[in-house]
Amino acid sequence: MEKWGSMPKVELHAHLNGSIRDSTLLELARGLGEKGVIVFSDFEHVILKDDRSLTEVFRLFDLIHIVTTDHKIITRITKEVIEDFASENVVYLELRTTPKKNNSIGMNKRSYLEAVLEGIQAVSTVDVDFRPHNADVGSPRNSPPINDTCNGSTRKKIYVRLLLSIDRRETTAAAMETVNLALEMRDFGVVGIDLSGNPIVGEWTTYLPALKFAREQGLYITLHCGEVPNPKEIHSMLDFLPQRIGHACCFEEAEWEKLKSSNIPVEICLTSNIRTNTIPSLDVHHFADLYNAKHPLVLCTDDSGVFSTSVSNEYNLAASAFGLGRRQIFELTTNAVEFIFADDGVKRELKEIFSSAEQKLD
Ligand code: 6MZ
Repeated sequence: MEKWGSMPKVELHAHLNGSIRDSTLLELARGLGEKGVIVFSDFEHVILKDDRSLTEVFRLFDLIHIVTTDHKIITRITKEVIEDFASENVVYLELRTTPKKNNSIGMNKRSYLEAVLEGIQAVSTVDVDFRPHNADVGSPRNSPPINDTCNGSTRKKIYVRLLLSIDRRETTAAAMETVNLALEMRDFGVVGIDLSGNPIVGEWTTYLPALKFAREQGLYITLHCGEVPNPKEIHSMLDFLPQRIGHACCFEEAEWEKLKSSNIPVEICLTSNIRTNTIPSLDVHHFADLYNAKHPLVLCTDDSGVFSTSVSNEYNLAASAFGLGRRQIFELTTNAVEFIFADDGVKRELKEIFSSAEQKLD
């Protein structure tokens, strides 16, 4: 993946707990096994399995959630995930996560999010800019520009913004609680709301009041849309006009037309779609059609831990499957800066980074 290493990248569709390092997941599962909380051998098999159906993936998420229900662990995973993305030169990361409640260990949605914020601040390999520029005036965390030279050494910087996910298993009230938390935590880098979770569970209209409220309050919205065939839901989601959608796998002609005329950017997760069998193979992946139609797209990992992938790997797959050169992948990424959920100041800085990288491209 050397080829993509030096290229700056953006990652806009990454689920925090799905991006957990394999080694961390195994270590945590082994620890819980020793304490008798789980039977480790049941976990080991699932963790090490390579290709999983969508149903098995959601079974794995249930397992991941058992090992990650602890504030300290959430902090650790957040730190590691950001450091991993930064190490492959992701310069702008939108990380999404579902705030969780677990009364037995004193966790509520707010304390969960605080543990995530602690993880962001614990990142040590790179400077992190996570607070919106209008919120961090005078803040000690106001970090220098990317590749700023300090005492002769160059420090890398990554922008991190958070999206709070509503899980499709939740109630309208729980979704509203997540939106209110997002609003409270805007000064700490929460910029939007995602709707995710098992696509065969729940009715999307359950979350509509919370999503409408979020939008009225100026939060950005991205929806997992069309992971399974459900034309009625897909049409209704597109009519809502979210700022972005994820996946768009099981669309029919009428849905493609509506999507293309709406110009809603699509977060494409190649490995995830193939591994979960949502799309049978890359030759028939909708990336090609949308790319040729010049529809706004961004390549993302979805769950880099669960699917053993990285942004570089996704770029590599797109390059080889769709015959794209380095410059075309670079343009795809640069164009994605237009639809990130950050303010114009961040967009300007990212454009400068991409423009200086462009000179070194060939
Ligand atoms: C839908 C997904 C997903 O929130 O605990 N999630 N939802 N489709 C997908 N494609 C395969 N991948 C991940 O991260 C894990 C959670 O993200 C959602 C699921 O709700 C999963 O439990 P957090 O950090």
